[in-house]
Amino acid sequence: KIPVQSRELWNKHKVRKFGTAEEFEEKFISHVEWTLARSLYNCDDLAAYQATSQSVRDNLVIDWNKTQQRQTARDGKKVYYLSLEFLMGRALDNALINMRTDTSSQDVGPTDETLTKGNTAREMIRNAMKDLGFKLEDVLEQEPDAALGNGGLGRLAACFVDSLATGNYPAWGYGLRYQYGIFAQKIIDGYQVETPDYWLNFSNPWEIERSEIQVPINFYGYVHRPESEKTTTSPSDWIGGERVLAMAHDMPIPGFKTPTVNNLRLWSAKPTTEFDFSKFNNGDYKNSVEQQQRAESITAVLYPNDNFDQGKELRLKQQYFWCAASLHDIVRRFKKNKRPWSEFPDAIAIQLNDTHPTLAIVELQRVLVDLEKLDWHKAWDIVTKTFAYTNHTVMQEALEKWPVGLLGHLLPRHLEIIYDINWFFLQSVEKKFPHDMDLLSRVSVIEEGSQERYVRMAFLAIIGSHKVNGVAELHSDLIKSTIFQDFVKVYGANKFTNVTNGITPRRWLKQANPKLAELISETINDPNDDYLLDMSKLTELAKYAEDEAFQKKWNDVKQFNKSRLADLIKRLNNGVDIIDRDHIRNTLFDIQVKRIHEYKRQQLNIFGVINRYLCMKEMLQSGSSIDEVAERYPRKVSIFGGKSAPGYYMAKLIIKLVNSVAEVVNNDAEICDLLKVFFIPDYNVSKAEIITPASDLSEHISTAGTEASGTSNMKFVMNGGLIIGTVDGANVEITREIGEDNIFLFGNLSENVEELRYNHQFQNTSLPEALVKVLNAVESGAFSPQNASEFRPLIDSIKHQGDYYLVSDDFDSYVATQDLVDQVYHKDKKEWLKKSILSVANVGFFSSDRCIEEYAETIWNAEPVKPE
Ligand code: 8GP
Repeated sequence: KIPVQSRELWNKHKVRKFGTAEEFEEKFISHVEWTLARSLYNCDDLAAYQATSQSVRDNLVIDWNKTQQRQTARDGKKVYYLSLEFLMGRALDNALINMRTDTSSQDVGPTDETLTKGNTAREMIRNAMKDLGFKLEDVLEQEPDAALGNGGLGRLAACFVDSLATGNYPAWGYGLRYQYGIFAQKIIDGYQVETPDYWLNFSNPWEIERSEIQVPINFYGYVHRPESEKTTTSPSDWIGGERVLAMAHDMPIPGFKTPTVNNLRLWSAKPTTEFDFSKFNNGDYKNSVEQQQRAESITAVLYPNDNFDQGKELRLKQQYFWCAASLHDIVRRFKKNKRPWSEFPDAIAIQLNDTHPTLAIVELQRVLVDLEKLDWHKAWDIVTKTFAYTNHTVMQEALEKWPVGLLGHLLPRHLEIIYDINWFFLQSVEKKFPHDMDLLSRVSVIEEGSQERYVRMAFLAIIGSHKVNGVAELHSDLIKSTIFQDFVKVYGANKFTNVTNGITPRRWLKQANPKLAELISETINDPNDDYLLDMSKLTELAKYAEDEAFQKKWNDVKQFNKSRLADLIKRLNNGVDIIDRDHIRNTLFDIQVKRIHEYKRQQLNIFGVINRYLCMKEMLQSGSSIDEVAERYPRKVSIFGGKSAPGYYMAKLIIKLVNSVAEVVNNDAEICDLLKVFFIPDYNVSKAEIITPASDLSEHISTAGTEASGTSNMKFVMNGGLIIGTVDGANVEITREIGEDNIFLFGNLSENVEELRYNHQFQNTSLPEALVKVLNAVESGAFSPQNASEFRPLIDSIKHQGDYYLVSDDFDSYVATQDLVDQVYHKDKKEWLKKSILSVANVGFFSSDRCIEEYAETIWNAEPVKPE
């Protein structure tokens, strides 16, 4: 504590944010000299990126400190968002956009007052950078993506922390600081090759290392119960076998137009300083050191599976390491206030992003019973009032289960607690539904298999939470009627709720699509971009949906963005331009970018492309002119992108097929560039920022009932792209919001999926004619002349293995709908632009700000802490 008489001195030398270009320049140069130990003579773009980031970070840290003080002083309910993945992407541009504040009382930093009208903080920095000899765009390009996630779930967490800060919620994210994020994807000879993503190579200016915050975490060992304590529900000692330290790294998360800067705390594993002296004395120095080094492997790498559970011991270790460290931190902060334990759930809400953090439930119970000596039932009451769980998938292969043996070996005390939680739960079920043994075994946390028993993490998460939510209406209904049906019976339907996903318009509109953002703010007369906080303002745009002059401006923005993407594709294609720039306005950009997964059906898309190509060739062979072909199959570029899990054979084969088709189609002079195919390697957040604004059409074509929500569908709509999609996930609500005239829906409905699958298995179903032709072409080696059977497994899965994802059932309606797309795009541009404008006008619902408000109101019972 600083003595009172010293405080005046502290205040006199109070640090200040930069507010003007000149102040920024001064900061920048001092960081070049002092932080980087460089100078005017050796400051390259990378150094400029680092010095800029450090300068911006200085501003953020001042607000970060004030925010934390404010939130502590007001002592409102705190929200903790536990997610194993935060797919943040780049931080600098986002910080520049979020930097401007409205309140002049903040006295420092760029504000509406210090910046001239319409001149954003980003513009100010751009100009300052120019004066310093740099181009902002080039400097921004230096930043590696923080790619600490696989796909939707991780990106959702990133959008959520942005909205939490923007909404002034006292909220922290907790995750892991992987040394290697999701692998970088290279395409070599058409195949995916994984290379490590060492994103921390040049040090990370966005993290604050908290070397003073180190939490010891134990694994293995055994449980010791004092003689007096007879049962497993009474306080027990866990004598840990292996110990590692969790060290905190903080990332400031700035809100938009608010001085609130929240915290994302990521843990990294470090060896303890406790040394194994017995080994050391035995002369086994090397082994002793090696064992310590192994600690670091816990946070070395992100598991690269999306919607798939691999069940590896190291993954379980990651999960416990992270849950234990985060809970320790949360409990420590709570204890400072000396409030009674019973008030814990009034002070704290913890959201579990999927089942990955389910051990936090068990850990809190352990802390309360074993360490704080609370009665079991009192403790359990606190636990269940604190946690809530979000489910992101209904797919069996993604639902986490841990072998009892493995879990008990790694965490012996936790396994006891899990058994007790289950025992009390089953007792309550038995009371409600006497003698229903089937029900008991169906809802038990322990799955009794013939060989191994497993802990079902989703069930544990439900039992330990007061609310369970799905991520789109259809999905939330589905979990109630399928995987969690029995729990609805046990708890009633009220425990289950829906919060439809959202995305942050700051990154996905303002940052990714500056031209569109500018056109919008100019059109709806909102020079300060308030619509980014209140997306209902976008409905103003509807007035102009058929206004020809406005449509032209709208279209110009799209063409600009398409050129930007064409440039990127050219660069990724070794400088070879496959897109005819003279015709770019009449070329439909058809995009599907997301993780490669059979349920997402990139195979349906590429089969559609092959069908189109075969039809074009057929027309030419039967004597049609190229103009006639162009009339029927107008210009189109089919763009794919996405990573496959390294061990997912079918997904990798789909990538190879796309590249093989591209090879043939792009080099077929006969079709005169009417059709092009490109696979964008290494799809990530920063590429998505270029790709998303450029789509005319994007594909969200999962088998009905398989995609929980999808969030890229929202991003594309927010950028004026139209959707071709199935009646699945959030597509349903997108249709409701933007109107069914403005979306191209096709395919079977989720209620028919079961029957269709049954038919494939037990009836002789025939394949549609067009699909047969496609499969025959693939089988003949038309796209793999060296190895005709290369794509056999893909074909077999449809022809002979029950077509689980119903590609054949949806093929004809997919192709017909694509024809309709061509019709509107090429024959009725005005209609197309109208649809595009109306989509953006009505996309407001999908802001993650709305989503966070719903969580706060219906699940967390948390209020914003507004800055004065
Ligand atoms: C995804 C869902 O597949 C997607 O529909 C949804 O929009 C998104 O979560 C956010 O709710 N699920 C995952 O990304 C996922 O299961 N990831 C695995 C790595 C855990």
